[in-house]
Amino acid sequence: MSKTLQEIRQEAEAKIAETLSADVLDEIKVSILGKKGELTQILKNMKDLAPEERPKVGQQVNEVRKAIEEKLEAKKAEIKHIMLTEKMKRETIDVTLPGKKMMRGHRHPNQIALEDLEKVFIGMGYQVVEGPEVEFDRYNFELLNIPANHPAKDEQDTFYITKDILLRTQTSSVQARIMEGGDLPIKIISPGRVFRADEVDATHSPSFHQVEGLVVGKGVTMADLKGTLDQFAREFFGPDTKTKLRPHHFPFTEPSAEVDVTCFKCGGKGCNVCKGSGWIEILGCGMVHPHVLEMCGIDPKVYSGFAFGIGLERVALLKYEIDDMRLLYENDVRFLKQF
Ligand code: 2NL
Repeated sequence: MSKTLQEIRQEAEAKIAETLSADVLDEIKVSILGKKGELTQILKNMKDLAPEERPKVGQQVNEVRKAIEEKLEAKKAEIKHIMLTEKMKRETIDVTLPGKKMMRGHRHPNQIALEDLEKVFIGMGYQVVEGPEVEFDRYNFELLNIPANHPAKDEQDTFYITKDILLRTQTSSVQARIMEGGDLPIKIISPGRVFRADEVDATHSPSFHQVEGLVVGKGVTMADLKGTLDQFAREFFGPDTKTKLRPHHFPFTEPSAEVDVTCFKCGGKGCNVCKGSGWIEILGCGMVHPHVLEMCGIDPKVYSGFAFGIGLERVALLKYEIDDMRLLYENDVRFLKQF
């Protein structure tokens, strides 16, 4: 025997009353009002009734449908209200509780040294230029007067990707690219990561950072180089700092020099920072080799230039009196947060 309309209604209302689940409500709706639902079934069976019965039954079915729909809607609203109340309860915050302490990071000593260096050179009108860490042999060696089989290639032994592509050993590669670009005059610094096949120790790492500088124009002389380095030394290490150029050799500059500054800690008397000498070596420099200019498409009879290279870690270690480069890379927060 099929259920009567009243049975369908009572059963549905009982189910609706006892549930608190929106899914169950949907199931009830489908099972009664859906295509194959119980009420729909009764409507389909009306053809078996006597014609005079049909309007009455139709009306009753509609009443039951309406009643169930109302109950469903009311329950839905109730569930929504309960969920919202619970969510608000869950999310209540006690504004009188003390705040959580925010951990605030700060710059790595390398980054601090880099920004200090950049500030000085930007102040002198330099532009900061970056370039690829994976570089062609041509920009890293060849255009810088270090052809195949040159002994300097051993000194700067690096990591090769292919025979012609390598991890750059110096950021001069960026400067060679700029010179080749042909936009003169040039006044740039190029900071960045460089690579050498070096063993790790207190002063070496297979990956470190350089800041190289390059100025190319008409009538640029060694006096401009010396004046620039003096100004840099005074701004970076203190107003009384003096510089000293010692002759040296680099393949890409002629003449070349290494530069010492008077010790910023003892002022030249001799201390632990300068190892008693009063001087600290900080960079290498020179006048850009005419052959380098030429290979980069710049006429050395018309233009001249100077260049220098600063080891960023070296400057950071000096500035913060850190005696082991490895400390800069270990990223131990207890160490880093001192600076
Ligand atoms: C050092 C020495 C130096 C340069 C870098 C340079 C770049 C071009 C042309 C000529 Cl494109 N020279 N750079 C020049 C002299 C020295 O670095 O000991 N760096 C840590």
